[in-house]
Amino acid sequence: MPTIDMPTNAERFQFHHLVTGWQAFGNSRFGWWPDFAIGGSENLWQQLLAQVTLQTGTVQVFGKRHSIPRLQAWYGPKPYRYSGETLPAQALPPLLDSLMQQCMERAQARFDSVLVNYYRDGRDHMGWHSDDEPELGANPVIASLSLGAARDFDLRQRQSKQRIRVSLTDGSLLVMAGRCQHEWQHALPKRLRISEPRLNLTFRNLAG
Ligand SMILES: O=C(O)CCC(=O)C(=O)O
Repeated sequence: MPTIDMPTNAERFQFHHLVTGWQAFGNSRFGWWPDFAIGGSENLWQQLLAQVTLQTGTVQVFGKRHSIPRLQAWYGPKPYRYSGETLPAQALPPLLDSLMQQCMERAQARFDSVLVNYYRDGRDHMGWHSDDEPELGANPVIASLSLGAARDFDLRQRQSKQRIRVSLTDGSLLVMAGRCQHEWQHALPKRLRISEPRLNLTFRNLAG
């Protein structure tokens, strides 16, 4: 697996880009397969929208509730709690279960749950965060499958501020593993020129 050295000052604020396959940044590992679901992605889009029940959600910020800027759905054996909201447990529909098996094989990890995010257009977004809820375990592996409009996905190393930008294109799979959720934060910034929707499935393991 290629290993990328820590950045010099000049490199620190430039974006790195991922190459196909696994790569390590210190103790964090990223897997990137831009063509993971190419060929079936249009079919998948239709079938997923038919099987998944998307909802608006809220988050609590400084004691105030706000609508989240995207739609979402949660499927897994346990409820998912984040930012003061609880999404109830529910069984994965067959298509999500089959995609989860394929992602487990590629990510070499076990998953039992999926958070579905639907971005209606480029105004919908997700702010800087890490998927580090204790229920996800010590070093969670997260597999992120994208369909529809390509969107930039930014990663920043908490200490060095080193940055990675990946264009999450239709049918691509990004895996975050190792110490990623401790050492890096990620975000999906607004892109006001994008008018098409995007679906993102992040597979996780809550069973421990
Ligand atoms: O839509 C994306 O690619 C980002 C999703 C994400 O960051 C998350 O579910 O934690």
